[in-house]
Amino acid sequence: MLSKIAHIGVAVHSIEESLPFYRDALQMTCSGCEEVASQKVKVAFLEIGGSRIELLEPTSPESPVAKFLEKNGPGMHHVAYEVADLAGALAQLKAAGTRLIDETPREGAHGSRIAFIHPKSSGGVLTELCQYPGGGKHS
Ligand code: CMX
Repeated sequence: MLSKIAHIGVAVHSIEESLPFYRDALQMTCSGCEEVASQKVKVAFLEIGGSRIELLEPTSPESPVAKFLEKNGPGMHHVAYEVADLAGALAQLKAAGTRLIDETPREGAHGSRIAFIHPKSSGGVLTELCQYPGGGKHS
C-alpha cells in the first residue's frame, strides 16, 4: 500500500528562523515554500538524499499547528507516507478497523491529495498518507 516515506513534518513558530539550521548547518536543500491556505499553514520542504523534512508554520492563531505549538512547543508533528491510490488505501485501512481523521482525501502541498490517520490508531504518531498528481512521485 505504501511506497515510501514522503516526508516528516516538523512544527515551527517561524520557517524563516528555522531555515538556517536545516539549510546552512545541516546543508539540506530548500526546495521551496508554499501556503496551504485550507489548513492555515505555510510549509517549506528541505531535501537530503531523496528524503524530505516539511517545516510547518501556522498562518493564523486558529491553525491546528498553532494549537499544536501552544500545547507541545516546536517539534515533530507527523510522518507522511506516499501511496499510489489514496482512496483505495483509506478504504483498506477503514475495513481493517483503523480510525481515520479524513475518510476522504483533502488538498495538501504541491498539488497532492492527503488524509490523516487518527493518532489513537497509530500509537500517538500523527500519520499522513499522500498521493501526488498522476500517481507520480513528488520530485
Ligand atoms: N501528534 C499527535 N496527536 C495529534 C497531533 C499531532 N501532531 N495533532 C492532533 N493530534 C491529536 C489531537 O490531540 C486529538 O486527540 P484526541 O482525539 O484524543 O483529543 C486528535 O489528534 C484529533 O485532533 P483534532 O485537532 O481534535 O482534530 P481535527 O480533525 O480538528 O484535526 C489534524 C486533526 C491532524 C488534521 C490537525 O490537527 C492538523 O494537524 N492539521 C494540520 C495538518 C498539516 O500538517 N497539514 C500540512 C499539509 C501539507 C502537506 O503535508 O501536504
